[in-house]
Amino acid sequence: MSDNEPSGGISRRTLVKSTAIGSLALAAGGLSLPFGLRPAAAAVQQAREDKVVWGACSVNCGSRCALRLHVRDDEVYWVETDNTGDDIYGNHQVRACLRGRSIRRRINHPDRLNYPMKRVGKRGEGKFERITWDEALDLLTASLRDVVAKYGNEAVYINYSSGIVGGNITRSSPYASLVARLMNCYGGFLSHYGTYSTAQIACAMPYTYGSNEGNSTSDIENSKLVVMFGNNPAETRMSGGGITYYLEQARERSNARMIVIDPRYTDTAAGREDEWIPIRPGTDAALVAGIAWVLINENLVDQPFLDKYCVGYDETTLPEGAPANGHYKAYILGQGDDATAKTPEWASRITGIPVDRIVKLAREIGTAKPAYICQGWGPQRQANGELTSRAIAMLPILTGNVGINGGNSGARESTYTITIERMPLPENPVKTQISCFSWTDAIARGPEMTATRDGVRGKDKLDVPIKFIWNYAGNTIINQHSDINKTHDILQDESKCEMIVVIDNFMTSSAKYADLLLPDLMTVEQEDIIPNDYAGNMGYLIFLQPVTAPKFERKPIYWIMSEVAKRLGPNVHQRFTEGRTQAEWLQYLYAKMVAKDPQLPSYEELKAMGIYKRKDPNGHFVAYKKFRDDPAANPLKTPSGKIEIYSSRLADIAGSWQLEKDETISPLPVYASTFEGWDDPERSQFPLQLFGFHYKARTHSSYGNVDVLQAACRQEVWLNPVDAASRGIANGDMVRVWNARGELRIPAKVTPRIMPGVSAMGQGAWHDANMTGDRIDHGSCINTLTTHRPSPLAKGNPQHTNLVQIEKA
Ligand SMILES: Nc1nc2c(c(=O)[nH]1)N[C@H]1C(S)=C(S)[C@@H](COP(=O)(O)OP(=O)(O)OC[C@H]3O[C@@H](n4cnc5c(=O)[nH]c(N)nc54)[C@H](O)[C@@H]3O)O[C@H]1N2
Ligand SMILES: Nc1nc2c(c(=O)[nH]1)N[C@H]1C(S)=C(S)[C@@H](COP(=O)(O)OP(=O)(O)OC[C@H]3O[C@@H](n4cnc5c(=O)[nH]c(N)nc54)[C@H](O)[C@@H]3O)O[C@H]1N2
Ligand code: SF4
Ligand SMILES: [Mo]
Repeated sequence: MSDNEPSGGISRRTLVKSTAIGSLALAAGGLSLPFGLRPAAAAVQQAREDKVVWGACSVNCGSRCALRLHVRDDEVYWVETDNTGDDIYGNHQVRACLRGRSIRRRINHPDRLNYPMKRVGKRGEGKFERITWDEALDLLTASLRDVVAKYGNEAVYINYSSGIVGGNITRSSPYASLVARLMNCYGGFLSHYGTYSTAQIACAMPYTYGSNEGNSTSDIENSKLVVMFGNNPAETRMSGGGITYYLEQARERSNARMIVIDPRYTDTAAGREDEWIPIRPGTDAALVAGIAWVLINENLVDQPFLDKYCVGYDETTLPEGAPANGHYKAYILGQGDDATAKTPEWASRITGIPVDRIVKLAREIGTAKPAYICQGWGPQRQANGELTSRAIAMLPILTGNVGINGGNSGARESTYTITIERMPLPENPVKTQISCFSWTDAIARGPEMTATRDGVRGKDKLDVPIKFIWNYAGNTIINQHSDINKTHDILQDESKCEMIVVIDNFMTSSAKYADLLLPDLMTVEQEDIIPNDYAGNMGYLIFLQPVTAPKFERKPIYWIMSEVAKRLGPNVHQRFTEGRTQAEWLQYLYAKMVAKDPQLPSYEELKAMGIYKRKDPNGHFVAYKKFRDDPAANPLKTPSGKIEIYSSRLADIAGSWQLEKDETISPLPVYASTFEGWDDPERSQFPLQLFGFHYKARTHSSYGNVDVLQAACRQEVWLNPVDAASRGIANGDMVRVWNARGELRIPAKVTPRIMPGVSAMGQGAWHDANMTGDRIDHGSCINTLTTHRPSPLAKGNPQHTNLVQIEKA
């Protein structure tokens, strides 16, 4: 369970065998026998009142796990997980991780929100007064009407939030939640593109491939080699139904070698890897270029593949309008504009990886076929992440590993899902969009924001700033957004944003900034059907039943939104509800699913089953397989229909957008240095690179308030012994981590598991600072240190690109 030793990864195997997890579950379940009762009486009571209810963990970790919640006296007292299927890979149980097994501690948490409240202190102070639901809903509606009347619907924003993914009724995804449905029935809202998860890769990869797909992890059973760039499923896809189990099982079948390229020695490596190659954050594209140089010079590229399927590798396929030396081969060989050969020596200086290791890696990648080359989303959550994600895709492209079993596109894995019928969404009449990351800018200087500088879409510029924010099941007002101190200053000014509505279960750091704070039921307290998220080639549906009766004045989101709709007028109410209750919606939507997919169990059958599983009828998902098999009949969604190594669309953008000197948009997937990168002059003042990894202790901030999890996986900053020694820091010492934006306190984890010059901490810890005093964050939330400055093309969150100094506190 400890993350201190390399073997500490939570694989399915440890889930099955580890008593440590079992005892954690015991602690979390807190099973206590009613000692006061005589055994016979206890047995009677048990028979009368105990029940087991199917639930699910629906937080945004990319897995999704079935829970069996044991209930007594209307309280959850014990949590188990999926018990259906066999203990056989392919028909396995979808077993919850340490977080899901501790859900009782969230459901019954003493700090849960119980009543509607309105702010009485300054924004962010956390001072609230209890009000009635009627008062809260009337205030909310009056403010919404007022903002729409004064500024128009473009001033109403639904903030990014991922607290509930998958839920059909309860889903929080801002573009598809009940909040969005309501706003679309009431004139629309300013929406956003991109996510905090994948802003850069989801924007960039389609320029190369037309979309952003990868082979399913289960397909690794056909691979000879697995190369992972910044991908850590042992922590980020943890459950028995998640990707880490597929990776382990598929490799057991193929015996594929695995190379992990990551600044940290991750839990995914942790003794299962054949090689760990530490790399400087933000420099993967340079490594790729160095590898490409070897592949080209040693004739290891798949020239027929490049000729037939790609655009812009060399002169022969360079599109019209591109400069003669504008192709990829020229860039690598030093015949392009920068006249620099991308030799392994050049790449070594940038990445920190020894030359011979780059050469060996290139030969390995060039000869092992098929090779599953993939990336997590860590490399793209950097300031040059758009270039990096496309660059990593060059390795499978150069070696012809795209569109085949056992190969991959260079993207993260795709997965099989059972298609679910979603709550229908009326069209949003407001067509303007901002990037999900730029909402604080849109509050502070909305009308200054333009299409070609700030990435406004649907219009040349924003007309009004954001005046009203909906925040349902999200902590991205503060904790998960960047530069908390700056965000605080923007939000404190009530003349700017006039109303913030937060709907949550806890007094999170975002909730403290609410003007109206509304207590929601949790997903496990409502009826809903949710599909799997990332689960290899086994899809499933989970049917949740309300685990207990609603307590205090907590209300389901469907009720809250229906009540707002009612106050906005009978038309809005009718359009929003279409006359259905929550239960009727669920039945209506499920009936549509069954009509399309008759193999599905009936509604009542599914309810009784709790979980329904189905294996991918195609075996494994292979990205771009149809294109590979017949490119003429199945062109990609790029303008040329081919893989665009050189993208003319990007050339146009590069030529027409307003960019700063240290921002690069390029038609080719080049390496470019960036602000706050390893070679930024600012490093003289802030010498350490810092990023926040997605940590097993939490799902972002969710589960962050569970004591047993805090104890099991401590919040620490990783520091190489070399950097620790030069600062006189010993393992466990309390240190200060700071830059020009802020400061936090955190214990140091001194470990060779991170490369020198680089530091890292789990992201998502709960911010805890006196904002009217020194603003030092004792909760060690990394977003005290991150920047609002977006990445150049996606205008996304470069939250892994930071420079800091660390000192003993
Ligand atoms: N520095 C840094 N920052 C990051 C990242 C990073 O890597 N580094 N990662 C980014 C990424 S990828 C993401 S996706 C975002 C995630 O950011 P968020 O989407 O804000 O995710 P969480 O922090 O989990 O917050 C979810 C909220 O939903 C609430 N919630 C959970 N269940 C329920 C429910 O049933 N009902 C209601 N009403 N509320 C519920 C939780 O209490 C919590 O407040 O963070 C981003 N921020
Ligand atoms: N337990 C847990 N699981 C989660 C989440 C969570 O908060 N907790 N969050 C979920 C969500 S919403 C998302 S979006 C995903 C996020 O999934 P990812 O974005 O893939 O997760 P990260 O931990 O940010 O990054 C993955 C790895 O990239 C490495 N890395 C960082 N920068 C670089 C770089 O420049 N180059 C290279 N080669 N490696 C780099 C990190 O050390 C890390 O091991 O995880 C999901 N799963
Ligand atoms: S946090 Fe993720 S892996 Fe863990 S139980 Fe919940 S859904 Fe499953
Ligand atoms: Mo994410």
